[in-house]
Amino acid sequence: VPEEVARHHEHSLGPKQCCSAVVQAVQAPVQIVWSMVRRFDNPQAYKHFIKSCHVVVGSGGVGTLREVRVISGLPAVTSTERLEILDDERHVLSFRVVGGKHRLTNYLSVTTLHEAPASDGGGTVVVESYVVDVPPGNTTEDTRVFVDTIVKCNLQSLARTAESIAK
Ligand code: A8S
Repeated sequence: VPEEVARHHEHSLGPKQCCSAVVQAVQAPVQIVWSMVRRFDNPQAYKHFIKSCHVVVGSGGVGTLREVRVISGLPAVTSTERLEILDDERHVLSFRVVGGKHRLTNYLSVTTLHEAPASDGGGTVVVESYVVDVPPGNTTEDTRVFVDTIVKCNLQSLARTAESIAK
């Protein structure tokens, strides 16, 4: 993993914040996985907690704002998110939650893709890390479990979808 990319996953934490990272192997080429991850306007292609997504500012580049609505059953209704990094060469995407009705204040996520060594069968390794405020009344551990669960579901779904396209 190149140092500039590893650096994207080093988050400095405020006093009431927590962070974590999830790693997912995908049996599909980086270009296929990236073609899905880079679509900031279409997260519902693999994020199944998202019911709908509308771009409210921009057209997919850095600074684009999207408003997502989440499915019912979650402690959330909407989220407004800003694209912070979109690097098509290094395969880095980062977004920040800037508003909405939910409990994940100051959520910041960074996703990087890495070519898996041919000796391991090739494919892609996805690394997604985040930092978020621990909501008042919750513990760091609760917050991590909640967010890790969402991120793991998203990355497993990304893997399934990319693998079926690659076949
Ligand atoms: C992502 C990651 C996360 C999304 C969270 C963690 C969210 O969309 C959902 C539930 C919430 O409580 C918060 O990459 C929020 O989308 C599914 C609305 C932000």
